Amino acid sequence: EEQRSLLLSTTSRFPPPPGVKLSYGTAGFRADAGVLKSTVYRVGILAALRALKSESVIGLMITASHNKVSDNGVKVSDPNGGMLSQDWEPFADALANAPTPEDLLRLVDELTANKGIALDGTTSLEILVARDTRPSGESLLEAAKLGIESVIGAVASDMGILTTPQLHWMVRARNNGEKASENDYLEQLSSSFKCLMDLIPSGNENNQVGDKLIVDGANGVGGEKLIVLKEMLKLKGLTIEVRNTGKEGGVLNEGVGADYVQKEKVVPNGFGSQDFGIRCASLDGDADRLVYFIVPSKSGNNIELVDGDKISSLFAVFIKEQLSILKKEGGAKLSEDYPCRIGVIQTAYANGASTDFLKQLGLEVVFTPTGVKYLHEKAAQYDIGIYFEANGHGTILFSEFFLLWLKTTNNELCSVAKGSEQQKAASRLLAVSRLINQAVGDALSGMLLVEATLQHMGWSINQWNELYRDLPSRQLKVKVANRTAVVTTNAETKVVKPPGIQEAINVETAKYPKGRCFIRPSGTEDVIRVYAEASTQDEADRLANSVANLVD
Ligand code: NG1
Ligand code: ZN
Repeated sequence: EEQRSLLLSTTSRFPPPPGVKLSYGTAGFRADAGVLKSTVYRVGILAALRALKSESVIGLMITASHNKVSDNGVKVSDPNGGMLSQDWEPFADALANAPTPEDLLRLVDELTANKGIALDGTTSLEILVARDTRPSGESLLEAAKLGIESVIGAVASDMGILTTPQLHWMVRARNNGEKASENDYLEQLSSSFKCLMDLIPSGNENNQVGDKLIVDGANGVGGEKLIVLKEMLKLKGLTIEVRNTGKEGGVLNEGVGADYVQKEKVVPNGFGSQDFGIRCASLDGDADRLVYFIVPSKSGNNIELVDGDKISSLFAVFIKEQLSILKKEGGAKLSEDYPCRIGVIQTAYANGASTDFLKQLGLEVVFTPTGVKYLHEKAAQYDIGIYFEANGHGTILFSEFFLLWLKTTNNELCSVAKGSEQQKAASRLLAVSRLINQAVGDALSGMLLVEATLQHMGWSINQWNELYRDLPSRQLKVKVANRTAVVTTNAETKVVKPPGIQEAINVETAKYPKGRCFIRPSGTEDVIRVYAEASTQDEADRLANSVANLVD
């Protein structure tokens, strides 16, 4: 009874905005910040119920990632640090759109009965809440707390301003009984990075790597955090310069950031031809995406993009090298004792040249629909699952079993800089598993792994970029009244509805050598996205345009 009246009275303070219907998409709820208060409050309730059901710590993040600064959004981290379990998404939609407090109460009653959640206040569970740097975040965070605390037994802990992956990491660490503060996160990243640097084979002194990295922080949270991390690293032989920290007056994601750089393939604000020859990287607004790029030597705006597929390929080469050391005679007999299944997960947006490259390395490559929840789920089925979207969102997952095998057969940790080759390879893989975020894609941890890998290989950004040459591609979006009219199958590579479109796309695509083209409804915007690849840029552009006209 106390619970019912608490929910009714608090909910009446957060009426849903009239005429707005939201859905929990691939990135949670996202909209103009002005209409989100009621939604975020309700996601607070959802997160609380999820915590009670799972009897674990849950996370709630307020961010709209790479979207414009006036937008905001909210998503839930599950106990393992991953995205909210998909079977809860319909409930999230229903809750967000419930018209009256009584409707909301009915939904909560149904769910608690269904899932056997007791709202008797006998247990107390914590929900970690955080936000990115958006000005709307502060009041939305207050709404989230009120939602959480309108469920008896749920307690909100305000973690302040964090990157999305930091929050997910903390949730995971808390539920694993590990140290889970922001400082613990930074400490784990810097110690595992140092471990990888200590294990760099000697003889790479004449490498081409280049000792400077310039990072575009998208005027968001990532830049601030990187400055702190950089201090902890006290790097020798590597200088990181952070630009677009948001403190120089620039606007979040405006002409800056990983999404802008990847989609437009142009130099972000604050960079120019004076940076030619230096490794450059770009984070997105909540620092879960990372791309690298090379600026042009003279005037002009077009960059050489080193995208998520290249990051995936770099990591695959490095890990494969470590595994083959482990398989060598006299080692821990990797193949006999334990096979170690490795897989690379991509989406239809992966450049065709990257897929060919990975397959030629002898790796298993599989495809899922767009959205990291799908890639992550697939990657978790391998001993080592490498996943990246072309836009730079991804990570590497290690199975518990494989990590245990590494530890037991190669017991020493980082102290084995003097150990056997096999022990060093095992230590490197263990360090990678601690450096790269096991919860979600994380630009800061991914960046440190790229840096360590380049140092290990002795490669400049150009050498890395030349692993393979991207096929020219073009992405377009077409505004439509109803994006759900387009339904796809085969990891989004074929349209099944409306009838006839796929046949027409096939006809267009067949006109171009190496042509590949698909359309799909966006999960985050009211658009149909068109992607085309062909052997020249002009042909990729023409293919994309002709298919966009079919959609219009
Ligand atoms: P949609 O809008 O569904 O294409 C975009 C990205 C996804 C993913 C989500 C979530 C592209 C083409 N799509 O999804 O990869 O990152 O946003 O942020 O980059
Ligand atoms: Zn993001």
